[in-house]
Amino acid sequence: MAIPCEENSILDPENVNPEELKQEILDKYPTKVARKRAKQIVVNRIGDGGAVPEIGANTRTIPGIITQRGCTYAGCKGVVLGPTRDIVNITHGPIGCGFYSWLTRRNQTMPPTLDDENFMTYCFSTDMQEEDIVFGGEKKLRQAVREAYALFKPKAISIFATCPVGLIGDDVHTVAREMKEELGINVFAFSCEGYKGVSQSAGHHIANNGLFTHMVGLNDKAKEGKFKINLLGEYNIGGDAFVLEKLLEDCGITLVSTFSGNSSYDQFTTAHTADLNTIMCHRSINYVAEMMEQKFGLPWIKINFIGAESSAKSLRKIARYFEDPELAERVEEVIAREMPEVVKVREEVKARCEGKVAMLFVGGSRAHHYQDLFREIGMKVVAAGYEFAHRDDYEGRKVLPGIKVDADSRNIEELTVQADPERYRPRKTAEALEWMAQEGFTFKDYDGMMPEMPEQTLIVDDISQYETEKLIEVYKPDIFCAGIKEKFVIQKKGIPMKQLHSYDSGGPYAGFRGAVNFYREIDRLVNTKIWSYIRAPWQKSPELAAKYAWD
Ligand code: CFM
Repeated sequence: MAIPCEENSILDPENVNPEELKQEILDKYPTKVARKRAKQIVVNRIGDGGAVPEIGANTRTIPGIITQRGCTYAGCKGVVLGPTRDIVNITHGPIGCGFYSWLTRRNQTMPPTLDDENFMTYCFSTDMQEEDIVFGGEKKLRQAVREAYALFKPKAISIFATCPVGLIGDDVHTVAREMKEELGINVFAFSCEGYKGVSQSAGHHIANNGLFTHMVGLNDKAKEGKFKINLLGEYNIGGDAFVLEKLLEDCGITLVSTFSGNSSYDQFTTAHTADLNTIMCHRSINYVAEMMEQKFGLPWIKINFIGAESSAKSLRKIARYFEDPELAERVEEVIAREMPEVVKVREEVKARCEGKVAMLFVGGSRAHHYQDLFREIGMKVVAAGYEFAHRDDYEGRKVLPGIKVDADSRNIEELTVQADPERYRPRKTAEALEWMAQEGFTFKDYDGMMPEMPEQTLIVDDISQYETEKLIEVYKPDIFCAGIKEKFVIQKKGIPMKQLHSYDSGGPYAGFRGAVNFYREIDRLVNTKIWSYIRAPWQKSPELAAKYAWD
């Protein structure tokens, strides 16, 4: 059913009974499917101490259901290693895997000088053929690594295994070791075959293990600076990292490395010299932060630079960590400098957007983070969910000890990490930590999306196409945020659609400047009249007349 725009919001989303809606959705499924989906569709309730209901997450999508998810290779090669500009990333597999992960994510990069390498515009692949599948592709892979080295002389080459490589058993790690010895540069491989996990999330974990094992800690040459941090889980979509780099610089905070937006090889190898890890996207990178803490002693905190209030809060938290009054003062100056423009645009936009309804079904962190921006302009998020996040991203890290390890998660290697005998250095004394705890400063503190969402909102994990359509029909949102696969179906229903993966062609949306961009964009989308002009032919004249050609 197509829903023209002027009918939007007629139905007050608060009058939708989410439990009934859930039941209606489940009734259409076969019993076994309904039982599984019932765990993944949850009506939010906030109990004592912010307790939220348990949600089913990070489990296999049922075959036949149209999911938003991607594969393990996409999470490793596309997401985490995707924005690395001076590493030659070779896809070992048929050309399609390399081609479809070639610049399809809008991560940007900016080499500091013209002499610095940028290989991101290339697509490196072994282009496996049937013959390689039958007789093995290791020889071809060796040749590809040698050829890439001869042409580009990079500091590092990485190899990504695709599904067929896993199936025929090519040993990508041995090839990497041999090539490392032969060429004298850093060469490493990822066993990130697409089928390996239940989604791209498995690929993040594999990528994190590889980054940590093969790069972090290789170079002890520390950057100058008093307040040194790493920004983890920021991928420079639409230029977000550029905004944040400038913001941190203005505050006098030294950014040692970003994992991995606008990153370089040297940044990864020196990341352990920073004094604090700050995590933007918890889902994709928390493993690296955990391992760096165990090996080198840098603690981590969760921050969020999506939303002006969240950005201010995050800067203040970083300043508190360093316990330096001058830094705190400078941070306040920067916030005071940025906020007037934010407030001006926010109020202007809020007057037109207040009370409008949004839905967000995206990835593993943005469905949460972008709710702050909608809240700032008075919009209501009535339903949200992740494609592939885990229970901790929904319910908070407190549920981590209770998450059951299943056959799929056991498939992904957990590294055992020990403190580095020489380089492990706790960044805070026990007394300082105790004092900070008393002051309410928390480390490793991710409470997840659900405690921040109002009661009775609907949380849907790994939403299907059918469920998407159902939610739109019932809630009639003013805007729906998801990805390219969903975009046109949603727009055909007459609902404004914003891609929160690629930002369509917009952005940056991070930090204060980004917030201003986002307010304006959402205002434009939810207040345009264009959707009311959309009429399918059968809406204008429901009866189609036809005659046979031979009449
Ligand atoms: Fe993290 Fe990301 Fe996301 Fe993600 Fe992604 Fe992404 Fe995403 Mo698309 S790393 S989980 S795997 S914030 S590519 S930059 S937008 S699904 S919500």
